[in-house]
Amino acid sequence: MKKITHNPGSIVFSLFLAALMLAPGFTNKLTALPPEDLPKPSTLQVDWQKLETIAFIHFSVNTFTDSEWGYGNESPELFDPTQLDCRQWVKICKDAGLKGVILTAKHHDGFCLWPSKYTGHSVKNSPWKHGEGDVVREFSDACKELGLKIGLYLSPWDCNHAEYGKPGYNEYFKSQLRELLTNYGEIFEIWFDGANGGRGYYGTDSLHVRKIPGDYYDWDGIGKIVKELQPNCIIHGGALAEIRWVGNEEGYAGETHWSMFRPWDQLDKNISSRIQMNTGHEDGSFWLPSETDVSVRPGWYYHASEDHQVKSLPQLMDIYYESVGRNSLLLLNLSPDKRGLIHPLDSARVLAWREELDRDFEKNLVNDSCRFSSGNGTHARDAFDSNFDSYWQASGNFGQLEVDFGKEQEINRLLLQEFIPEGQKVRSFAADYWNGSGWKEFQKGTTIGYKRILRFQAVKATKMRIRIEDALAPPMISTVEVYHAPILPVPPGITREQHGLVRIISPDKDADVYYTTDGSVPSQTAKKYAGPFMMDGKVTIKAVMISSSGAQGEMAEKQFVFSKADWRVGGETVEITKLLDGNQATSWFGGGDQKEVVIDFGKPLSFSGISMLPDQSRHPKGIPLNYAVLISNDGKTWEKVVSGEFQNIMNNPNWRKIMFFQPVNSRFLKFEATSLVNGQKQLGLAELELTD
Ligand code: FUL
Repeated sequence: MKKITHNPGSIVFSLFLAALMLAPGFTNKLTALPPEDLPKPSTLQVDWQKLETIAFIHFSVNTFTDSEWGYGNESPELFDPTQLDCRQWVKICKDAGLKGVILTAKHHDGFCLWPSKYTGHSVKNSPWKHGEGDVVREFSDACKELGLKIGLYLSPWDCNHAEYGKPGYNEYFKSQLRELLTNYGEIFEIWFDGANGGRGYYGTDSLHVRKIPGDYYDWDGIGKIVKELQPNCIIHGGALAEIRWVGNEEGYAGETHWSMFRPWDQLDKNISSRIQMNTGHEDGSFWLPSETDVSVRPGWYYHASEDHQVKSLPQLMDIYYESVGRNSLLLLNLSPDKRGLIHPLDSARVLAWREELDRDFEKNLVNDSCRFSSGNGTHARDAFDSNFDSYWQASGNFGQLEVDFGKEQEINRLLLQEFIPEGQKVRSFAADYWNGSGWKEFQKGTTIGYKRILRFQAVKATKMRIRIEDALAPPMISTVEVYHAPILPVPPGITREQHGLVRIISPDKDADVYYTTDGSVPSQTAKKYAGPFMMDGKVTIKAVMISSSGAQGEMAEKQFVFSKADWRVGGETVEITKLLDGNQATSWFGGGDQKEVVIDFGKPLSFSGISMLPDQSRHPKGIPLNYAVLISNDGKTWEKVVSGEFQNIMNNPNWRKIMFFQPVNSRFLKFEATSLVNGQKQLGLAELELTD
């Protein structure tokens, strides 16, 4: 049995590894290795992980064709940003605390954002700057000016190139790689996307399907070029990857998250590889830390129709805590629009996100006035000094660290770091606080790795201790910090189902929700939300998040006017309830070419308007464009109340309110789409409500 050396950053290791992966009969016996032989990261991998949050920019012809994957036959003439400003992108990234930026120099459609010598399918044949422009140049200059690291994405899959799938393309790909790695300064990360062949134009006049095996590419040659031209550049993707995908594009790493990984042919056949990437392997034989790539919008590229789906502040906070806070690195995508600028909604959101993170970690409550001790091992103080390079090492595969705050402290965040240059070791740990009379466990966890951050309901502690219960080798703890993060500055969400079941959703997991139903302003003396409750008919619900220390968030207020309990939607099926269920994520769709929906209220109601929300799915269907609202008292003879057009609804499929000229009294309501977006024939609606 050969032992694996642990310097995966080197090309030698990578070549060895690739050979090893192909070697028949190789089995992973890592658990038999002594602790000092646990896989260790290269300096490059440690420095990369310390960046913690970096940015992705997806911008190309797809931006102009409103698509996510092009076919490769798009004319370069389509690429024509009117106000392209890479400095704006990079400045936003910098202000959002992102330390490097990776630009899609070439996506799967093959269009090059730089004037490559090797193809005409690039900016040089676009109207932008009369073909004289170079986006990669402007982008890299902006990064240099503003002090951010430059990263590039170069898609191996190329739907435009005639030789794709044949040996010639490999040479073309390497030539392009050389161009990019030679002409734009120091590149910190190169991204080779795993998406690999499929429907494309491939230099002919029709579409073809090319399915390409991963070993088609000359990974050895590619790796050599990267390490020769950019020795400090880390590789994402391909057989020579030095970092791994986290297994999803939703932005979360597994709660248990090892930076170690098994050779690809040693994965557990009974568990999906995505899950294994999401958790890593405790017995993994090489160091392959994860990168969590996720977009601020549903798509990677800009689509005006997703302007209302920019991730919320609570969603972005969850993404941070579930990536960086779980031993991964966060790669957050921004999508410049057709102008070549990042939309103000996106920039405002990512800046608010960073401000919120800064607030969460403003003041470490471990300071010089605290006293430190450990049950075993070296100086405890080294774990509490916020210096990554000094660490406490236990004398066995378990240990205990204690901090005495000297006074009562309220805490709701715990940040731990292992000294990963010597490997990742902790398998399980727990945290206790001293409540004045005894120790009380308040958190439990599995892995720590480079960074683990736990969020929890605030506790008041005079002392705290961390118990490392189990580890692969004597643990080395670099950092223990505690914080008291403020409440998230957003209101809770209030929804009501058709039969009156009210839900209040707290976006801040650390806070309780208090609510009133009598119009008064809720405080800590109001009812504490303990789960969904029945409250039908006319009611105003006000709710607020309050932390245990009394800090309050913004108040939410929702007025419900009509009970929907007796409402019936034409054609009684389960589907119809989706129109009235108060859940914006589910939609009702008409049958066949049905463009209208009829609601029977069960009795005549007086109302002065309606509100409707179109289908909210990623690719919404059945969005009404022109409409008519009709009323009836017998469900047979109809009277038109109002008709009109929803402006810009395709790009902004949000709540739309239709007010009548005067209130009506009616038992039946018909909402008819006289035309639908994109000429569709079947109406789809997420919600419909009456205005009194
Ligand atoms: C995926 C690609 O197919 C997407 O278009 C996007 O670039 C994402 C980051 O990686 O594999």
